[in-house]
Amino acid sequence: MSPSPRRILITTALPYANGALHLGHLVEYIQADIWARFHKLNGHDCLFISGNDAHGTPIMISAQKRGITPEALVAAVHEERITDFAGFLVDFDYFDATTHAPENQALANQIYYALRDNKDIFTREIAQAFDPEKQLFLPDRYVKGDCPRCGANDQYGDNCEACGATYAPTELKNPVSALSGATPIQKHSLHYFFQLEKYTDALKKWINSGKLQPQIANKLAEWFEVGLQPWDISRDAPYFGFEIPDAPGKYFYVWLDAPIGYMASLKKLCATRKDICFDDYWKKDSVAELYHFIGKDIVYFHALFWPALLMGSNFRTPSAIFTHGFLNLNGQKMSKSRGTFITARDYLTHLNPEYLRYYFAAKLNSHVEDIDLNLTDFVQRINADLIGKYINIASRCAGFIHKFFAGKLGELTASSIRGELNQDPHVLYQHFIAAGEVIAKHYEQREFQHAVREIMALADLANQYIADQQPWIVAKDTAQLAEVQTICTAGLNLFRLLTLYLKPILPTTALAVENFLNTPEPLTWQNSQQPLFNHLIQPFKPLLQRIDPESINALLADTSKATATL
Ligand code: 2FM
Ligand code: ZN
Repeated sequence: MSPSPRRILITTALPYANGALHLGHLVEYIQADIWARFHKLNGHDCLFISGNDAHGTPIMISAQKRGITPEALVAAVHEERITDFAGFLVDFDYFDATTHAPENQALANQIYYALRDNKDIFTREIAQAFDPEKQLFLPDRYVKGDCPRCGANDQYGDNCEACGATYAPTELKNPVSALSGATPIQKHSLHYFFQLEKYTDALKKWINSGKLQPQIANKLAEWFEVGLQPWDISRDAPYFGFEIPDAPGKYFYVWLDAPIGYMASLKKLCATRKDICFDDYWKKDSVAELYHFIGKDIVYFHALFWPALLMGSNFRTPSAIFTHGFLNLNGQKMSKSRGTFITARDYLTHLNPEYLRYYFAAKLNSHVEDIDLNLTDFVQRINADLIGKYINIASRCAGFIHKFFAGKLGELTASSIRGELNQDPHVLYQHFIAAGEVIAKHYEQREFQHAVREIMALADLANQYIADQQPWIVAKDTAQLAEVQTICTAGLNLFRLLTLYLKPILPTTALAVENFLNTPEPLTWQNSQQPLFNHLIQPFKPLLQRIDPESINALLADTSKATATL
């Protein structure tokens, strides 16, 4: 842990504003939220921001289908999103409602002008699939047809789900527009390109200074080997986006202004707070730390285009990019057609958000690995770890403190040492304090699965201590009651430390425990060294419930019902 506060800006990818949040999205938001909460708990000056990505053809089409404007669609999605994020305890300092905002447009224009002045922009005519009925250029995903390699029907214009081939939409056999069913024609138009290849050396240098996980750096090395290509940053009208300032009828491609949305989101936050300043985070020589959490499908945009845009426009580049894998459900990709696409909303109707936070944390590490949400394992793990181990410590000790000592904790006197030396509550407590350093390091390194493993090993030790001391037996002899108080005081102080260590993952439970233990202030890594002695606690109320497997069945039933009505 750094002794002086660090200035940290954490972002998560800006999700497209055209559909419900699902559990796949939540891997990233929960991962980043845990990391942000950890830094805040350690006294760092940490901001966590994100927002909705409003632009692009799919959002424009979704809005048309609903008979509303894209702005109205984005606003409606935003309302749902902030409720869902709050439901999962994802605590953004700012979640921007839309990238379609003047702040983002001004920054996008500023960056574009800087690139143009560098002579990084050129124009070229290209041919693209065009829907003659809808009068619209079609993104690759909107052209469907037969795979040029294996002949499978109804494949997308960029890759075949049957044989895995990748190709250009022009290679599809019998192509049709997914929007109208019309046969697309090839139409020429002028496009604006950013000369990404000019930044090859600068990007290599940036990447070689350890900004990416090794697996991602290796992937990029392959792309460098093939050679970076100019990047098409324009789209023709009609398009929901920002018009390119010196090119009427041409719009910035959504991926140009989407990451600029990170800057715009902070800019809007700064407008509401006097204590933070945009330039401190984004100016070229900023010493603030800037971290982007992203999924493995959008590495190309974040690790190549984005730093190159920033370099070319004289802003700072990210300190690191943290890429995560995808979420599977019971070993398979979540799928709308199989009815296994669990939305955030459906989950929250049936289950406690902290259970998913804990399960993800128990599986997340710093590598780019897919995570499997195995629902049987999920139920077992929550019931065994959180209820059976963690909460069990408090429920075993609190009753005695209330029954015999009017809710007052005692002290950790030496008289309580029974049996082994490692059963000395002082020694045990010191062991828990020392483990806090190790756990903090795991959090810092985004090795949450190791942090959780370490915390549960401590919970085992605390339970073992109580089991060995047998306060329920000792309590039968009134002459030994003081010892019961000591044992339970030790148990609850160990429970308090476990609560601190779990706090980035289980913030609501941590708050309930702080109330129950009547802690003088909210628990932080810094203020928790001293145990609570001779201290009144509140009556114990059950803090977390076991998962009833029936609630999983109800969730799955709702999930498949929702899919059937799509
Ligand atoms: O993949 C997506 O959902 C994109 N909207 C992510 C954008 S991240 C950032 F660049 F804004
Ligand atoms: Zn194929």
